[in-house]
Amino acid sequence: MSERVSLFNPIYYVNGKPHLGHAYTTVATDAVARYWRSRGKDVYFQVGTDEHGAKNAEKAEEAGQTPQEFVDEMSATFRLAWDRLSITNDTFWRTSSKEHKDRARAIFQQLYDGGFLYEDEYTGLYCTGCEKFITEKELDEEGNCPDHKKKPEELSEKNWFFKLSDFLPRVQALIESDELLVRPAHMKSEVLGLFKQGMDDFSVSRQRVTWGVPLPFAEDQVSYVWVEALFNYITGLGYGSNNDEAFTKYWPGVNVVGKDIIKFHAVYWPALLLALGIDPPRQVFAHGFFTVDGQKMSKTIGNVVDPNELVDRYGSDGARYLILSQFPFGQDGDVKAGQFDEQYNAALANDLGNLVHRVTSMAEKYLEGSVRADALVGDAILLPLVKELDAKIEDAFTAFRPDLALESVFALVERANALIEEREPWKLAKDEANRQALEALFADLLGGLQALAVFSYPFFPEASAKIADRIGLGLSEQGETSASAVFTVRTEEPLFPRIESE
Ligand code: ME8
Repeated sequence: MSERVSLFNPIYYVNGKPHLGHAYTTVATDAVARYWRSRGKDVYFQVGTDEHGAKNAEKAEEAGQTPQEFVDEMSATFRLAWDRLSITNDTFWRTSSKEHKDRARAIFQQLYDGGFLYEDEYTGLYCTGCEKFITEKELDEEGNCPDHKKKPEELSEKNWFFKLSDFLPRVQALIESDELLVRPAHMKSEVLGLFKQGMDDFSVSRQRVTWGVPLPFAEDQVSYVWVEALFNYITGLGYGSNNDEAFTKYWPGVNVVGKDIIKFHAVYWPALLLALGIDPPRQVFAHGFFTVDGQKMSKTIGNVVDPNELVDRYGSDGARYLILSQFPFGQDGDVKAGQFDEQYNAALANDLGNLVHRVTSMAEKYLEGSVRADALVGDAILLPLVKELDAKIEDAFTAFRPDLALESVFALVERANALIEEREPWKLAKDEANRQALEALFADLLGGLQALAVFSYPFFPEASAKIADRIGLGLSEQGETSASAVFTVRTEEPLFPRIESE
């Protein structure tokens, strides 16, 4: 792992408000960003919104607004949701900004000057919901797009095309050799399968769409929204402007995306970069897709989960927990939204919250709230486990598995709770002769809480700071605790108040 970690999220369409799918990718990436920052890495994390194209323009029209007014409002709802979920992005990048448009045009000019674009007539079926051409084969029985249940439009246009075919062998070789890591492994196989089927050059412009970035060499056409959206990763770093310091420093990095957009990220994007003479991403990590209580999330079914509502009910930390703990990151899975209350109560109110409450209140009651960190006498139980979990957490984050790292956090919680049950400090406290044993036990437990503050920082930014504070330590913005010879302990209100279901 190098000293720098650069993470890039998809820029989400602003045709609707942020939903759980968007929050899923972004919270997971935030946990990764926080973890590596806490390990002293120079982390860069970029998110943003994808604001051009027919899909956004149609929604603006329905809302009776100009496209710019509409995307300004919608983009702000994403920014707000990320703030409420404690996302620590360095950049929130918008494709309708002048900076992005100017830089995207410079990139188009570079592709044109390099001879990588050509003009051709194109006829095909276009699905606005997908913002892409689809083939007859992909349609369902009624002739609709299977994802959007709408008939695609037949389009016949003169378009500019990108010479993808010139780059396919190089991209394939980069993926095969893992120079461009496509993860998880099943995604790498899926992408390599695409090369076997063969892929056509793709059109990079639209004649009839007006809400987009005009091509500098053909002002009557705008960029195909996807191409200009991919450029966002480097325009956000200053590429194509006269200050590309951040670009030089932080590119290439890791693109973290959902599997629905793997082809764009693992094939088209590296090919465009090669044409520009830029290194491809170091890694494309494509996570799986989830259903909600067994069904595809959809407005019609009415099971679209709004991340803001999760924060309202469970707090920022609680929402982050519910988003990350459902199933292995990378796989497909089901989000049990019907069980959010139980999951929150069991893991956070009971296991984690109670542990902190029990340890701090007993340390206050039996040991006057002051325990020397070196009061341990030989048989520490938690500290060796902490070392083991520390290594496991590093491995999990290296493999982009925040969910696994989260399991290690709870392994510590579980062991600490069990230790309390085994040693029964309330019995030890009855006899002054046990004072030393009691101090040793609490040095171990409080050392465990100190580790817990650090371990939980990528997941629970608010609770981790509170845990550190309650045992008399500070937690830096980077998630490191201050050192102290003595734990000065205070009990306060529960970290995670229980939720009573209606
Ligand atoms: O595709 N399960 O934007 P988008 C898991 N603008 N993740 C999900 C999900 C689900 N059920 N639903 C959505 C776009 N996602 C383009 C991207 S990037 C240059 C341009 C997440 O608003 C997942 O990250 O449709 C997926 O890739 C993304 O939302 C699609 O967001």
